[in-house]
Amino acid sequence: MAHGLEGLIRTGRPPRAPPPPVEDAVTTVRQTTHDLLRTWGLTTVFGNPGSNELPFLDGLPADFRYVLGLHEGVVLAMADGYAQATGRPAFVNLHSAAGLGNAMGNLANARASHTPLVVTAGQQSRAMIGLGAMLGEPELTRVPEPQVKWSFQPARAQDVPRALSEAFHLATLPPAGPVFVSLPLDDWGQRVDDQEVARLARRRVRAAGAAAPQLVEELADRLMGAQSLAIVVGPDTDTEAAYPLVVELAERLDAPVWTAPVPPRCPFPTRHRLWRGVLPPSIAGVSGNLTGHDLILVLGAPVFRYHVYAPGPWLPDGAELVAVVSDPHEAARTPVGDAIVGDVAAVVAALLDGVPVAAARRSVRRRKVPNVPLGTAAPFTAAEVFAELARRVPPEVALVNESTSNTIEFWTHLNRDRPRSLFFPAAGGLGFGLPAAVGVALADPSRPVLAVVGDGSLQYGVTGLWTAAQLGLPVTFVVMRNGGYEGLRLFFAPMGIEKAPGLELPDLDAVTIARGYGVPGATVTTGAELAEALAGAATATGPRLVEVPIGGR
Ligand SMILES: Cc1ncc(C[n+]2csc(CCOP(=O)(O)OP(=O)(O)O)c2C)c(N)n1
Repeated sequence: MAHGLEGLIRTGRPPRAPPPPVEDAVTTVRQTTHDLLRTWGLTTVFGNPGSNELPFLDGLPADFRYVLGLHEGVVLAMADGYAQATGRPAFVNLHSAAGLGNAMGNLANARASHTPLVVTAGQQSRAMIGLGAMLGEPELTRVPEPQVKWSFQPARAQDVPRALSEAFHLATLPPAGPVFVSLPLDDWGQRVDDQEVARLARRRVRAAGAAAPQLVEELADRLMGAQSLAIVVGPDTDTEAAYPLVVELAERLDAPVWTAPVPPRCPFPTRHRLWRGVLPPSIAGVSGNLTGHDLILVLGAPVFRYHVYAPGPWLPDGAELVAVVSDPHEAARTPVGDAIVGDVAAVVAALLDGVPVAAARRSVRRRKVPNVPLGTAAPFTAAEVFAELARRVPPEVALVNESTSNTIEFWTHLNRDRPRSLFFPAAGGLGFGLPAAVGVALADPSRPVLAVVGDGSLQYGVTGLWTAAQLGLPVTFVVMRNGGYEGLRLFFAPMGIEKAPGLELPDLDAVTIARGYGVPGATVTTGAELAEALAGAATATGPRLVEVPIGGR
C-alpha cells in the first residue's frame, strides 16, 4: 500500500502494477506434474483418455509420449510389460471407475509380478464427486483394492504433486508394485508453489539393500552344512544384478536349481547343467520333486505359488527351507521354513563372499531336452512348435508366453540365457501376454519380441495389435490355434470334472482379426512355413501374426 500511495502522490496518476508478489512465482498442478514426471523418467504415459483426463493431457510436453491402448486392460499390461522389461516404473492414466475397472485383471498380474506402476485415473470435479455425477466415483480409491500397495485421492489440488511423489517412491521401493492415485479433473489448473515442487523433484528415496552380516553368516553356515542342497529361483532374481550372482552361487555350491512353480519370468539359464526344470504348482508336487534334499534355498519367489490343491507334505521328509524374498507378506504367509526379507541380489552377493567353491562336483544329472523334429504339415504338436522355436529364435529375442495348456512343453524346450527374456501373467489372468509383448518391445525397440498366445488368450488383449501396428513394433504374435480352452480341459481329471460348457472356440479367424487392426498375418500349413516364420522373429521390423494349427500331444 505504501508503495501505491507514494506513486499517487508523485505522479498524480494511479500507480503502475506492483512487482509480482511472491505467490506469483507459482505454476499449475498440471505443469508441475509434467515436470515431476519428467524428473522421475516417467515421460511415457500409457493411457486411454476420457473427459476426466483431458485437463491432465492438455499441453502434454513434446518430449512426452502418449501410448494409446484401446482398452484399459491392454493399457495396464502394456505398461506392465514395459516396466518389467526396463526394470523401471511406468505411468498409467486411466478413465474414471469404468476404465480402472477394465484394468483390474491385469492389475492383479502386475501386483503378483511386483511391477512398479503408478496407476492414475481421472476423477470428476471435486464439487461433483459426491453428487452421483457421471464419471464421478466417491469410492474410487477402493476400486483397485486389493491389487495395489497404496490407494489415495489427494485432499486438495495442491497436494497432487506430493501425492504423486509418494506414489512414485512407494511403487518403486521393495517390494515393488502398483499404486493408485485418483486425480480430480479440476485440480490441474490450480496453482501450486514452485518451491514446494522443486523440493519434491530433488528427493531421492532409496532402499539401502544391504544384507545384515549376521543373517548372511548364519545362512552361509546352513548352506555349507547341508548334505544335499537344492536352490529354487523365482522372478525377483530375474534382474541384471541378481541373475549372474545366483548362477555363480549355484555353481559354487554345485547345487541343482529349480524354477519356482508357475513362473512369470525365466530367472535361470534353462540350458545350464544345474537347471532341473520348473516345480509343479501343488503342495505334493513340490515336495515330491525335491525329495532327497535336506535344505532348500528359495531365492526371490513366494513359497510357493500353488494352483491345484493336492495335499501332501510341504517339504520332503526331514528337509528344511530358507527363503530370501523382497516381500514381507510373502515371507510371513509362508506355511513352512524360515525367511529373510531383503534385497535378493545383495544377500546373494554377500553369501558369495563367504561361500567357498564346492570341493568336488556332485553328480548332478544334466536335464535331457527331448529332440523333437518338426512335422511336415499342420496340425503340429505344441512340443514340435516349441522345439522349433528353440532352434530358430535366438536368445536375444524376448519371449512372452500365454499359451496355457502348453506351458509344460514351452518350458521343456525353452532356451533363454539372460535376464528379462520371458514374461508370463503372474496371477494367471489372461489378457496380459499380447499387450505385454507390445510394452516389452517399446522398452527396447532394438530387441524383437515373440509372443506365444492361445487362440482364446488372444481375444482378451486383442486390441493391443492396433497399438503394435501404429507404433510399428517388431513383435511376432504366434497364435496356437487349438479351437478351444484346452487349458481348462487339463483340470477335468484332477478336479473330477466330467463335462462343462463354454470350452469350444469355433469360427475364430485370428489372421482376419489381425488384419482389421493393421497387423499382417498368415496361417502356417507346412513345417517349412512355420520354421521360416519363427526364424523371421529375430529380424522383424514390424508386427505380424502367425497362426499355428495345433492338435494332439
Ligand atoms: C481373465 C481370465 N479369464 C479366464 C481365465 C480362465 N482360463 C484359464 S486357461 C483358459 C483357456 C485359455 O485358452 P487358450 O488361450 O486358447 O489356450 P489353451 O488353454 O487352449 O492352450 C481360460 C479361459 C483366466 N485364466 N483369466
